[in-house]
Order: sequence, then structure tokens, then C-alpha cells
Amino acid sequence: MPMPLTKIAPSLALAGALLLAAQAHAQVSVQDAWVRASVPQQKATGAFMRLTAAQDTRLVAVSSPLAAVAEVHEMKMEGDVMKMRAMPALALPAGKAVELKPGGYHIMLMDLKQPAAAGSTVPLTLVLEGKDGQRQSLEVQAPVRALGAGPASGHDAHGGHGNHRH
Ligand SMILES: [Cu+2]
Repeated sequence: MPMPLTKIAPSLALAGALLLAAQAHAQVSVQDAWVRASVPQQKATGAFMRLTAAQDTRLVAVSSPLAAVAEVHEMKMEGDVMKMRAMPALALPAGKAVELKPGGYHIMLMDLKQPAAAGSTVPLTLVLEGKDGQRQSLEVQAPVRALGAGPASGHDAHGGHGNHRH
């Protein structure tokens, strides 16, 4: 007995949506995501990972329930001073691994709602934009790591925090 079309159509649409979602997630792979542990009075910390996109993609926004503000930052030498600043977008060229790491590109988590506790996991939502302007969200669960970070290697060691809003 043929099914009425009205019943078939929604399920096909759903299947299509699920397929699209699966493909979207396959386009950018995330490796070694982690967040630097923070202490209670610290208002900001960094998130790091390696991103590899199958096609040219841009990371255009980040959010996390841990932080009121999350931005993609780059570190740049200005004269002798290492500074960091927010980037409107981070290019992820097809097939090329892009490292977000201390001292380089990173995701800045600011106005922390609670400390990033070592051993916990911080959810991050990456908003990725393809060449066609289509945006997709990618959920990342980043473990929090306490690095034996001396003052010299800590995220606060560089001079660029002055232009942050806190
Ligand atoms: Cu930063």
C-alpha cells in the first residue's frame, strides 16, 4: 500500500538534514583540543587545538558556556613586544592543519563564569564558514589541562591583554 506523500516528505527532509549535518562535521577535523586551567581570580584563559579542513573554510566565531566572551586571537610582534588581537576570522585552507597553540593563534575565553578546572571538560562551539558562505557549528569537548606553566609560558605572560574589555 503506497504511503501518502505527506507522510513521506517530512521524513525525507529529515534524512537529508541529517546527512548534511554529518557531511558538515566531516569537513573540519579537530585534534588535541585543550583548555588551559585557570585559577579562581583569573578572568581569561586560552583554548588550543589543531584544525584541518577538507575544503577552504574560515573559523568565524567561537562560544563556550564557560566564558561570556570568546574570540579567536593571533599573536604578533609589534616592535619588540608580543601582542595579541582578535581576528574577525581564521582561515583554514583545504587540507592544511592550522595549529592553535600557546604563543600563536588561540581561542581566548574571557569573562570566565567559573574557573577552568584541571580534569574537567569545556564545551566549545566553533562556527565555521565555507566558501559558499554557509555556516556550520562544530561542537568540541576540550579537556582542561594544568600545564606546569611558569610565568614565562603562561598566557598572561604576553603584553596584549591591555585591549581586552575586562
Ligand atoms: Cu588572547
